[in-house]
Amino acid sequence: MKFIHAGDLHLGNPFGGLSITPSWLKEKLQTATQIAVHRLVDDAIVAAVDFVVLAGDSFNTTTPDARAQLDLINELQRLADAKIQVYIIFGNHDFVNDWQRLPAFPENVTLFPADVTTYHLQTATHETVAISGFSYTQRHISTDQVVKFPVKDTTADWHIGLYHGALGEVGVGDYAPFSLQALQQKHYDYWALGHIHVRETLQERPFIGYSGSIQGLDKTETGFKGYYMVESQDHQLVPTFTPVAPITWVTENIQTNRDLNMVVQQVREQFAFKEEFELISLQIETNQTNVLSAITNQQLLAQFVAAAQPDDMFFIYEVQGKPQQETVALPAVADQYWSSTVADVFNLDELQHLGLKQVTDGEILDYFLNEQTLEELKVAVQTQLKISQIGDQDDVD
Ligand SMILES: [Mn+2]
Repeated sequence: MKFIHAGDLHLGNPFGGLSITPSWLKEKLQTATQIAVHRLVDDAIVAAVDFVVLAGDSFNTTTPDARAQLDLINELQRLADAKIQVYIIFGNHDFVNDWQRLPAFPENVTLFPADVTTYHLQTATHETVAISGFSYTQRHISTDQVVKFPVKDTTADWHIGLYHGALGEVGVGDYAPFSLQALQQKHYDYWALGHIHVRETLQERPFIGYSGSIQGLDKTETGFKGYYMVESQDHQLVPTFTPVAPITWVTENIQTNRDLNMVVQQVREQFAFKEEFELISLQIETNQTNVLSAITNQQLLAQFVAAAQPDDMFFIYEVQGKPQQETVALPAVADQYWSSTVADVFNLDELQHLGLKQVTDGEILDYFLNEQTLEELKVAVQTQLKISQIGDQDDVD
């Protein structure tokens, strides 16, 4: 059996934190979440999953606009045409206080009511699945919801919990606070959590965790975003993260001692070969004082924005400067090779090609599909290069 766990689509949410947005970028941002959802549905159909669960906050607000509603309905209809069931709970953003106001969902969709309810289905291979969950009918829920969930239905092959909320002390938090222990005590085969936008595993086996948001919507939501493809393996339900967000928020670090008039060109060349679009917070480490001051007075950011082109696969929305620390410099020729190849070698696509596609362990994949890890690798290799260069020089002497 196979299903998709996604959450926090936040359809209808504008991107936050971008002070300057060229019109070509606005268009990209407006369609990003819808593209992510479309890719999820494509994958669901190709993989012929048994069902899809959406763990709350599919819409960004309790009164989504017509566009957001239509985007979701259209995708759900594609799943309906492929005979794939969809189970949806509403969260604190898209809570339903008036069920009449909801658009007409296709008949393959099951919406959970406010009271914890369990639905049953049978997969194509005749496995039985119980799915328990509830929807928010108000923005805040501080009472204990877990206590209302039944313990595992032992007559079903699988029991899945669908829950939108945050770890916390019952009665203190606003988002259906729960303890990990309370979830564990239900003995479910899988808890599909929503609400937290960071992908997070609270327990590996049986899985309890968040798939995170499907598209990062502000600079705090960095890194790859997507959904979990969940498959049964040896009597366990095992999630594999699949990125689908067409836009990724990243931090890029660059060390350069080029002149101010060369920095924009150098950086643009370095970012020229990205496969998916990136919104970049750029950190420049330099010993050029005029570059540092152009960063402080926002002049360099203005230059990056002015140089941006509609067919770019990146947009630099923020530039921060840092004086370069005294380090052992690479010989000029090595530095030149380093600068011209670093972007080709140290990028996530390259890591994928180098064999990440073979990796099935979610934790390991999460570790490598991460800009921070990439930065650490880059620094480690550069340090090694410097050490070996010094070694070489010693040999010559
Ligand atoms: Mn939420």
